[in-house]
Amino acid sequence: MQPIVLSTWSFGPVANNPAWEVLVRRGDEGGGGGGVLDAVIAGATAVENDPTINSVGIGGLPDASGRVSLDGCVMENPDRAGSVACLRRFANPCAIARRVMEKTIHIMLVGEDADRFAEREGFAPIGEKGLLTDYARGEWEKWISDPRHLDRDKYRGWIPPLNIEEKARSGPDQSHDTVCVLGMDGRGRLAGACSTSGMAFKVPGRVGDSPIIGHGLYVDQEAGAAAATGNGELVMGTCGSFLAVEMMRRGAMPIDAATEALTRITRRFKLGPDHQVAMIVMASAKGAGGHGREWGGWASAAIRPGFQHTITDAGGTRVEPAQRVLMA
Ligand code: SD4
Repeated sequence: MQPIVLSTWSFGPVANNPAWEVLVRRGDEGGGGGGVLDAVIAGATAVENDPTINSVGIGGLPDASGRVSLDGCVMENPDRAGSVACLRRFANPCAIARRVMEKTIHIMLVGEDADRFAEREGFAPIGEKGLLTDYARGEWEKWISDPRHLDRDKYRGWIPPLNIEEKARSGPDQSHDTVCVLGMDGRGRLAGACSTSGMAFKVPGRVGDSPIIGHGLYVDQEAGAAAATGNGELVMGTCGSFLAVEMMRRGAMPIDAATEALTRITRRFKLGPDHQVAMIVMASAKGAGGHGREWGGWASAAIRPGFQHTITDAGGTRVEPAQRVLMA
């Protein structure tokens, strides 16, 4: 198999280059258990540590009370998954999620106890003030003082900082959201990582799809990997990533698996104009994403225009639009 890294949005080199370096370096060393997991976490961590990205890690936009909370998960297989939600003092949910997977008998830790776990595991706390950049605080101050958000306690008045049309117009450099990184190493081993600061100005305590196994991310070496970005509530109502992987288990090619999962959302929810979900999907080397065929490859699809993925393979790194858009 040829190594490959596929990530959501146009973080481009920020996510994919460090992931690729780890993947190829490990490949040169003859491969090694966990190399592809190291790679996808390296990609997610680089985005988490970039304060100019306001939807992941340091610099993420805060909740309605002005506090940042971070969610993330990692997965290699149904029996190899870890997750943390509502971290408030640490910048790297994916690396901490890996420790949950490796050091505990559990899959998911949340809230203050997840922060305490990270501390016990030796991660360096950045603190609440460290997570909230001046830019993010400024965006929250604008949001909180906007009379359109008077209904904010019920969350009905929530208006995203950038709507879909603005995103499409603003081009690749502005279109940053949850980072999901899927990777495959030279031996055909898959891994995934997903990291987010969640929906901007969310109700405090809200957790979306990103850290929930089967929703924001699902990986099964026998069937494939899938990850979602966009309005988490839509993904959570349909087990989006799990559904896409199950489609591949039954023989669907990645693009059809992604399309089915997104179509389920469009059929089962009354979508508003700002609703968007996009998915990246990778077939497993074993299941081939179409039984008995060549490796099924990978795909990206979105409900609405504006989504981009970043792909890195032996040919380099490319930022490209979704291969399929349901509501073009
Ligand atoms: C969430 N799915 O918390 C995340 C947000 C996201 O692109 O993906 N934005 O709902």
